[in-house]
Amino acid sequence: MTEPRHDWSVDEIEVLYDLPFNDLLFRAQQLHRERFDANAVQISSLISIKTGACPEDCAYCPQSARHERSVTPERLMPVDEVIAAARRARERGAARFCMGASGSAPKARELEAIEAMIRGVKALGLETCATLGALNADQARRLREAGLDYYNHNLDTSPEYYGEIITTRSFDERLETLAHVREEGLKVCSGGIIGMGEGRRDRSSMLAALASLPAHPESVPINHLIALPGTPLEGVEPPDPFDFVRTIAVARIVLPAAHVRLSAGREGMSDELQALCFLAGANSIFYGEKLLTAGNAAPERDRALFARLGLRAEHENRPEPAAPPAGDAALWGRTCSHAH
Ligand code: SAM
Ligand code: DTB
Ligand code: SF4
Repeated sequence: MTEPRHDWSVDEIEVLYDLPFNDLLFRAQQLHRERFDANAVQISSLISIKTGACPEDCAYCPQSARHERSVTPERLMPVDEVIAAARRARERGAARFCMGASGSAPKARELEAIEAMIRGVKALGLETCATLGALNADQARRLREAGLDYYNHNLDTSPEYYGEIITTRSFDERLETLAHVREEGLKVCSGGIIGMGEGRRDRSSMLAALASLPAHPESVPINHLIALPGTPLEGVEPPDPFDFVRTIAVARIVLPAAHVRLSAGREGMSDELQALCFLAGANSIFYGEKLLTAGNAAPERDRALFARLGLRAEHENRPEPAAPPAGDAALWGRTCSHAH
């Protein structure tokens, strides 16, 4: 088994990027098969528990109040509504439920409600994930004590390109949050966005930053920018789709033990492009009509794609639901219980 390395240089990663496409995909697929069932995909479901009115200026995000146009703000959702949504997600076959909130960091009164949400979602037998912005050590510990499994906080892009995308908080602050999350015993979900006008060097540099963390993230979302109207990145030139696949393959090679999530942007991808991403080592998706505010690939399309590709849902360590799977869960086909 190839052991994860923490000393990847940006130059070394760029060499991987520049390999002939077939060689790169072959290497990624070989590494993928060392640790994972190549036909199993982790299924997460996403909900926006608090939307819009954000003081940060992330250029990709429709929730920033600083952009020309932004989404209609919505206050923190009531706890029972979040738990009801999690129950629906479980019935549809999700293994993990991720709660996303707009804003720089959770406020004290919000954190209490979020703790109750986590306890309720966990009690359904789902893995829990939250993405709430910057955290200090105390907040990370409280979330873990409430039953949080994963915390998502993306590096988003390279340290060099970061200032082109976000000016209201720094790359180093992101690393600090990731350190608190890790030190307080949460699993780390951290990745970035492709298609914001960055180059191959930036993509390599972002992956080098992820690989140089003291422990690699368990989960690495690779988002394809959804260039939303009213954001400063509206109209940006989309990346070459093969470069997107290359990014997934390089992520698989430099972060060999991580689940690599084919994250935002699947709605705009062809089935063939998604199949190449799975071949390159992506083994996690968001499932459901919506991401946070933007659309996601339609659930029926995903089920048809899984059937056509012979893919199935991976449900690690998930307790069997009391009742037989209802609705869509039955349509995901055989589940995989490998403990990898
Ligand atoms: N407010 C929190 C934060 O920024 O940490 C949590 C929510 S934030 C929306 C989570 C992540 O979603 C961002 O870091 C970014 O990687 C991704 N994201 C947001 N808008 C996106 C877009 N238009 N296209 C692709 N990814 C996007
Ligand atoms: C991540 O890396 N991608 C997800 C999740 N973490 C929170 C968010 C994607 C958001 C896409 C734009 C939207 O729905 O507003
Ligand atoms: Fe706010 Fe998060 Fe959007 Fe940045 S990504 S503007 S912090 S909601």
